[in-house]
Amino acid sequence: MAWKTWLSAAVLSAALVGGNALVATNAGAQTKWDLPAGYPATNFHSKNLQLFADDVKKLSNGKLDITIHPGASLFKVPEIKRAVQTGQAQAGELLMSNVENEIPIFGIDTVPFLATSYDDAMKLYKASKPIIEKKLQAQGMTLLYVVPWPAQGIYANKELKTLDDMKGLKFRAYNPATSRIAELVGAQPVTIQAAELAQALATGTVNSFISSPSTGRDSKVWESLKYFYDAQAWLPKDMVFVNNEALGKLDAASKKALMDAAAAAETRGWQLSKAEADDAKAALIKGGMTVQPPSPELAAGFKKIGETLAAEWLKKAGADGEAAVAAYKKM
Ligand code: PCA
Repeated sequence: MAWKTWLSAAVLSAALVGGNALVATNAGAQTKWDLPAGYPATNFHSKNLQLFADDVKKLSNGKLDITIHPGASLFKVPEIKRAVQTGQAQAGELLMSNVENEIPIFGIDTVPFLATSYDDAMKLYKASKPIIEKKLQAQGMTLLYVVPWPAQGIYANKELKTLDDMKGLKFRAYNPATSRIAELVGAQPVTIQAAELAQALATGTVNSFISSPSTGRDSKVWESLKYFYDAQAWLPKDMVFVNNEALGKLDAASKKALMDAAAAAETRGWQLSKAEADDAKAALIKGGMTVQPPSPELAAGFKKIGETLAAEWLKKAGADGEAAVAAYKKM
């Protein structure tokens, strides 16, 4: 056999025998990632994630292919961080304040009335981003992008004139701060993730909650509840993040594609969120709900609760929290 023919035959058989290993190290090969996410496919966060994945694929010339798993279909929301940290999934999307008990600085965006507009939410994000990135890095993960939910308001099955009217309500919580609010107003906290909210409302497991108009629309809340009080209390954020080992395996071009697509997704996500705030409120009204600002009495009661929560959070978050809040206030 001429040496050239021998060589190509040897390469070919190595390719056949070594199948997977060769594919994994070949620069032309495709890398496939899973990205678990918590909210329905129709939600703006999920749509933005799909556009992000499409961009990554296009910018990497098909080399990095990310499958988005919306609706908590691959992992439940409270499991997503661990799944990414342990490499069960390469990347994920998570409500930052979901991990507030473990890392208090992640709850900075659910301190009531600290940042209630998109401009302030952006400032708070910039002020807290360095420490949040550092905390993720310490656990072997990299932040890709962050997008806020519209401002949070109160849903209830009855008219709320004062905070006292919330006593005894069965109140759905989505993170530690919302559980604490339920306790402080004398309601019964029940932690339920967004994917199960519609059912919990339909079965009467809960009859009130705090969230965005978006999640109300996603859950067709008007089928169970009639009132939405637009308290504009805070804008919680979702983060999209990646496992560093998976990131380290990418070639430079794919990594650049990922980071460029993430930057675009962040800009687009903030715009989508702003548009969503009004759209979703209109959908609540169309569904037959009363959408209104809280009465001055209800707002004042809620402000008080907010102060308690802010003090409790600052104590938990310590020097990191203080530094981030001080940086925010200077902006
Ligand atoms: N929707 C999510 C988190 C914040 C929001 O607006 C939820 O209710 O679970």
